[in-house]
Amino acid sequence: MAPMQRDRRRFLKEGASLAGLALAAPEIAAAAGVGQSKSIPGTISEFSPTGGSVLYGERSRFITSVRVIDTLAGHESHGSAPGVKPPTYRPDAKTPLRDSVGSITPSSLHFTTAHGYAPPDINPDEHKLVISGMVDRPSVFTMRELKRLPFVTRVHFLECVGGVALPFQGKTVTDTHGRTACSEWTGVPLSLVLKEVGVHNQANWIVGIGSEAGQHAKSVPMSKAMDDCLLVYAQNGEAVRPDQGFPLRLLVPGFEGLYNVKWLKRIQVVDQNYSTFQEQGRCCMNPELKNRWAHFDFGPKSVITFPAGEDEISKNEYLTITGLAWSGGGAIRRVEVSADGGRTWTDANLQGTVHRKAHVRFVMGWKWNGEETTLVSRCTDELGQVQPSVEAYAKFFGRTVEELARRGGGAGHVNFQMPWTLTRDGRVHNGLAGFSV
Ligand SMILES: Nc1nc2c(c(=O)[nH]1)N[C@H]1C(S)=C(S)[C@@H](COP(=O)(O)O)O[C@H]1N2
Ligand SMILES: [Mo]
Repeated sequence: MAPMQRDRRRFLKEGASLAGLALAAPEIAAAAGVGQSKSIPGTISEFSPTGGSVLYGERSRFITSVRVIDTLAGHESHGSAPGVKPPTYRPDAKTPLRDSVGSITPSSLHFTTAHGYAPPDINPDEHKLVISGMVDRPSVFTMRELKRLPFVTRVHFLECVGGVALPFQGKTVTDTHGRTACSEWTGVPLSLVLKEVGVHNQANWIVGIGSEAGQHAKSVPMSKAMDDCLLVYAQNGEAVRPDQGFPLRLLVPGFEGLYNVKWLKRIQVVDQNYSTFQEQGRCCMNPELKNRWAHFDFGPKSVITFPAGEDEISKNEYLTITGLAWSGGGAIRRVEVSADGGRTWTDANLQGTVHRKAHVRFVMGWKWNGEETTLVSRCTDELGQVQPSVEAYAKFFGRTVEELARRGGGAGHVNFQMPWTLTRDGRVHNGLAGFSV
């Protein structure tokens, strides 16, 4: 037997006896239902012990993780123009990061933000993308036409920029960091379509416009549009879901969520930033932030998702510290974890393929000695940018940490390190909560 195999055997054996689970072979067979005769069911629904159809999969009834309503969001956040209210209000919701595994977010749990508007009910056979403005050949594309163009499949995160207050006020990692998600997206490179219609030399920006009643619109610099933007129609191996922009969405990898226009119906090629009402609302209502309308990609960010706020752990229990790291600047190169409040750091392992501008899961084995301590992670991206501490972040914006905690939104990308404090009773708490009192 090869050494690895032997180790594995020993691990399985010890693991089983530790947990008191050693079963004799016949019991295993019985537990697995082997040898029991089953009649072949006559209808499709009989295949499912939960009553669901075999034609479209559903999860176990024991798995109950759901999105969490975003109480700070809705049409008041993200700066919708005053007075513009959605016809039918639909709340925004966060990704339940607390339950996250791996680095892809299930589409059904991907956070959703639409400033209070419900997803429009769009028939893809009737949907069209209009490209006009400063182009040689203004054009209309049907979904069928778009899908026949060369496409790419890429993994990218999305994150809403809103909410510097969240990391201070939230209890769980879902509360503090749930406005982000990561998917595998498929679509046509925007550059291909723009070259096809022929953009004018003076065309420096595009404006993407959505189909919902609020007509979300966002200006994107031409250099970015020609770089890695995508017109996506698929997410995680199926059509983009209505909450994420069915049937077509603009994906602007690494930039703030706001840029990624859902239910995309029009691209206007223009000469300057149009400062659409979403852009103005978000930045210019606050005079202090007037010059901040065009911050683009997210800096490096990471967070421990376990053990994190409201988890409980036991002394001397082996566990795996895990979390997510991502950066708008490219690929994550390194994640370090500290189990002593930032005094010493250890490199965590990155799981699977590390994609550019995408979540990557990190893991690190650990045993808690029962003393009060603080867990925190920090990451470094391919540009060498290091995730800042909250103190360094506050200093950059010319504020104290207490001011940040009190003031709420409006201080750029919220990408500072997130400390989780572990008290002697084994409970994990928000390590920034002290700043907001
Ligand atoms: N058409 C449209 N696109 C939109 C929005 C919107 O309200 N309408 N919200 C934007 C914002 S603020 C964010 S953070 C992301 C959220 O994407 P998601 O809902 O797929 O998570 O979509 C962006 N695209
Ligand atoms: Mo957002």
